[in-house]
Amino acid sequence: MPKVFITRNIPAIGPDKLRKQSGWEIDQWSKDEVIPRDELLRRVKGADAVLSLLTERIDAEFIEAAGPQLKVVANLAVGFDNFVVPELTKRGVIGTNTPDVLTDTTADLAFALLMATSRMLPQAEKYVKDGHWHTWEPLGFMGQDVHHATLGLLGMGRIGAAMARRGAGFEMKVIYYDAYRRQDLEQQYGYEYRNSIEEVIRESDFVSVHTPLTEETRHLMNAERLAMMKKTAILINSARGPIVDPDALYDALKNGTIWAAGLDVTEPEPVPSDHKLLTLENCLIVPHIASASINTRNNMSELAADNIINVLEGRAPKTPVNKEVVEQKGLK
Ligand code: 8YV
Repeated sequence: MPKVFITRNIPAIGPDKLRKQSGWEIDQWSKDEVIPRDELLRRVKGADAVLSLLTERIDAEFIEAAGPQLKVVANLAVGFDNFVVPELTKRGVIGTNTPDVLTDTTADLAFALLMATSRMLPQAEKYVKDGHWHTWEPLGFMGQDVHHATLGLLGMGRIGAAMARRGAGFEMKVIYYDAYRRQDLEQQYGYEYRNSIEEVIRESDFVSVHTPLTEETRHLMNAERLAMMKKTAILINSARGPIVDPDALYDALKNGTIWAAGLDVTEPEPVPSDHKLLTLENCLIVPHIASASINTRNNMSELAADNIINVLEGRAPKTPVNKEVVEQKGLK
């Protein structure tokens, strides 16, 4: 009898689908907090499949705690930096993620951060709520223009490309760097490739990060690169917190090296309530909500469940992160 462990309370559509599989045993950590590591290691014992979140580190210890029957770990996220993929692959365990279904929703939020920081919406809202709106202010809340500005993308994957489309809709000039050049998009939409990250950073009015977190991208936006940005430029991060060095960002925002930052992700995450970045007016931080629309979270939940169902029924999952294991097992 297949056993599945779900590590958190998530939109019901996926768990319900798993519960409908006849004879399957579904266990779920359903508190609204991260499952403690020791509890997780205990509860996954004997599981054939695990539906996990970015808060669970899927490493050798985890896989061994589950046992040799473990076949698939399905992450409820497109990012899978919480997976130690070689450990999964070495043991013949398939890992899956949730790409595509969250692309546009995530780009919408990244663009919302861009709009909110450039036009100072959080400061303006606070001003009204604090009762300071007594007259029209000719010098009040003068922000940066979005239209016709230069949008610089670090990464032109699915979400980067969706951000580019939004920028183009606002008549922005879109420039980008990615190790994998997208000449098709350049021809189709007029986006411009730059040969280095630094060229993008120097030229942009908005720098938006759309890379996965890897050892190469950790603190990619450090003091040196932040200093290359225009004084009027804004940094947007909806990818992973550790891509931006928080101490360097604090200094850059405090000293006017850059104009503002909009962050959906932080290092550490969650950001502690006494963190120095929270003292800055020109730093907008929201709690990792980029994929948080009802529709998209439902789709993510269903896709993660479908990945598990496919593998446990002997078919290839829809969105594996280690295809070689799927091939080794001959799953179609
Ligand atoms: C998830 C995300 O909601 O998909 C990702 O990579 O960052 C978000 O969409 C988050 O990772 C929760 O697991």
